[in-house]
Amino acid sequence: MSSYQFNKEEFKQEVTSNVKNLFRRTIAEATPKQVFQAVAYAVKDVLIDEWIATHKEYEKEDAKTLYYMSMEFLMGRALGNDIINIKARDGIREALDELGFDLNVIEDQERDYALGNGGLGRLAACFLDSLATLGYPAYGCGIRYKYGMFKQEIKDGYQIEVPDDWLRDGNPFEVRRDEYAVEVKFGGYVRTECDQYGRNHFIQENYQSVRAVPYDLPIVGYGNNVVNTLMIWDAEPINTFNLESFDKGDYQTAVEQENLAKNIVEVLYPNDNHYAGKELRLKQQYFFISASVQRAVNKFKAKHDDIHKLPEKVVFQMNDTHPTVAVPELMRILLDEEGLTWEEAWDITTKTCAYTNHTIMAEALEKWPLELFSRLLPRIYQIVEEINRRFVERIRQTYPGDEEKVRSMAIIYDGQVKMAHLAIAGSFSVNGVAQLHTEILKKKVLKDFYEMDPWKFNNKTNGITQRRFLLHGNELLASWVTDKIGDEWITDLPHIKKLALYADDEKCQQEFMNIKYQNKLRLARYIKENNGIDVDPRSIFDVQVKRLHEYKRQLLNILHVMYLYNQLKDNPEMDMVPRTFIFGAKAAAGYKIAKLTIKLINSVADVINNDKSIKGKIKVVFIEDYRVSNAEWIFAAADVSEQISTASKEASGTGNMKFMLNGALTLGTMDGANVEIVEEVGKEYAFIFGMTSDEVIAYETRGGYNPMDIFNNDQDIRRVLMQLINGYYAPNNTELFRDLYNSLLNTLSTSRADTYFNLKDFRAYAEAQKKVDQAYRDEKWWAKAAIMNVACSGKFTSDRTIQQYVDEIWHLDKVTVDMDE
Ligand code: B1H
Repeated sequence: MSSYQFNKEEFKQEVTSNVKNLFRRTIAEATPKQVFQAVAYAVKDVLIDEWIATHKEYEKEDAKTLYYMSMEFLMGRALGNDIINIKARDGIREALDELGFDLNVIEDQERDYALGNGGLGRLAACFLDSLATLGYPAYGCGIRYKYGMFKQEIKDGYQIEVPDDWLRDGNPFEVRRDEYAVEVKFGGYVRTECDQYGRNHFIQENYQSVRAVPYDLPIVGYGNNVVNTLMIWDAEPINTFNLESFDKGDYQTAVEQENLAKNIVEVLYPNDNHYAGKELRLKQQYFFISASVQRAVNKFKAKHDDIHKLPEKVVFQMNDTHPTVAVPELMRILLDEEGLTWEEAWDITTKTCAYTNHTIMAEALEKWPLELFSRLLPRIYQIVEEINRRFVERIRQTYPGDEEKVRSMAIIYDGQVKMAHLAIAGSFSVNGVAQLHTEILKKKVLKDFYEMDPWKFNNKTNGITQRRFLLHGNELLASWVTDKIGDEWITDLPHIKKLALYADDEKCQQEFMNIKYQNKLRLARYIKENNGIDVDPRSIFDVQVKRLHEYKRQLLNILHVMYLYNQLKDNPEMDMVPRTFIFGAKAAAGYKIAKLTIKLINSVADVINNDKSIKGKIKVVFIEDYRVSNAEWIFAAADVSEQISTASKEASGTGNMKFMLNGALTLGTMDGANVEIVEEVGKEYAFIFGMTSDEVIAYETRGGYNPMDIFNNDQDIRRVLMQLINGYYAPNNTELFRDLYNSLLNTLSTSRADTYFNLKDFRAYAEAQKKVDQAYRDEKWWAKAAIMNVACSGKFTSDRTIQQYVDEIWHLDKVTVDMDE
């Protein structure tokens, strides 16, 4: 297999000519942004041939194809990743150097593709990278949101949401595929017509519709000429409205359809792990699912005449319940357009669809009111009713007389469509995203479903791509690893285990710590530029970056900082290793407690960072607008990885893996994939604390615990809590943090007190933090532990995750693409 040969002179010429054609400028006059565009088009020029060749090969092989359906793809930036994967990074860096530009600066011009919230969306992006690198035929199917995840600005310590107009300057990598546009219908009613053979036909009438147009984005495999496709759908009015419709009295409909098209793809819902129940959200779901399923079926039919064979060539993986309307939509097409019987259609559908569960948080469960669901999707609703009728019949047959089972498992119940139940009933596979999470699904959350169909349930522990999160994000460490053990780790991460041989070598330890120091310097510069705060790169970088959520317990972290600060105030000579507590997190726009936690972190930072008396022993930094591009730098610079969710609540976590890969030590609870991280690296190289998931669940069944006991008996905790309501961090408004205080002690709030066991885990957390301080003093031990973390991260590549999905769920065949033919 030959791969692309980079030609520097040609590349320079193409960039220069792109600048001229796009901007009417010479290369010397071009701004970095213009050079970025010119470079991106030059790179696309290379990709496009491989892209075409890849799809020719898929056609030729008539390969089974995965459609990974997801409301979110948190891609980050494309350029840096793409040039690594076509193995042209060094060449392009040199070419740009000669043209007078710095590759890093040029990469920095690209907007993040922020079409996702957090872990779920980033997982989808890592999966696409691995699918292409392993050479599997796959499409990502999603929405081309006009506005992605909001940009976060911090003003006066508060989060401000600024619209993310990511397409303003155009996207050089995308290709609009008008020829694959399809129609998607909403609303109206269903008329039933009986034909001469006594068969019913279902005709949707008086509906509104939009035209779905796919835009393709290239997903470049690493050094293998494979370029897969992420198709994201845009909505357009079906006929731009014209005088004719005005005359016909259809004016109203025309305007409505235009608005529908405009609204549907306007913005990503910025809620992580939370269901908002908005009508527009259901419209978004059906919009991209109907379009994607239509395209998949059309593509299949272009080559095959027997629709019964669909499951041999097509598989739909549903990323959480958000794409679950794929089940009734496929049924609709098979029944109404292909004329199959219910039994045939159901057999095909349940051999084509598979479902991944990503959370057990009750507030994330999607349940649509019947009124809304049936009004928006009248034909789909009829089909869901019939699916439910048959499913309930099966429950009653399996458990005669047990109406409790019907209550807990029915798809339609209490006036709602329960999407998780529909997803399970319609799928041949249901998987969790880490061992612990899958066990909790089987034993608790989805127990009844597991008992009825145990064969459906399986685990696929999440993973991350080392190509973005080490090779791209941490060049220094990546080169060092390659120097020591060769570069197989890039496509076969378990090879990185060989590093363990160097963990005890003092010279290697020093080299490693020096690289960490360089990365800390880089982040310190970023923090200075973006936050205006000076941090000491010799201090411990203790990092918690992830979405802001009560269950992730950023509050526990900052309460501990407040406690440490109190200790220092009491005893300014206290011996501690200087520590920089770094936070980065977006809060959903309507999530009050989360936004207040951001304000608290910033208020604490204000006080502590300006207190000379503690001699800079503690610094607190909130990094504005945490996103994929700055995350790459943050992971590279971290010493301590804060993974402190209430046990049982974090399904997997993936940030934990990115930190590990970059040599940070985990400070965490036995939750999600932390359990497996500790299993790989060993308990001695991590700092594990707190309640276990069994303990948490046991307390929850008993209705919680009483945090007042802790408040009354632990003076240090009491003091910290009082500082929330005595103006210590908000002199002008003593009531500012009252809601946080209440959430912990429940003086007024309606829900249980301290739902997430912050106070119950506080002492254990403080002790673990103390151990971190002690351990860091032994530099050799720390270096060894950090190297061991890198060395033991092999399991957590998304290449492994994808191979397991392929072997156990999708059954795809690898394809090779040769560019010589
Ligand atoms: C995860 C979500 C999520 N789980 C609803 N669930 C959303 C739910 O917009 N919504 O409605 C958006 C996101 N996200 C995360 O998935 C888990 O919390 C992580 O633990 C996990 O690592 C990640 C990937 O599996």
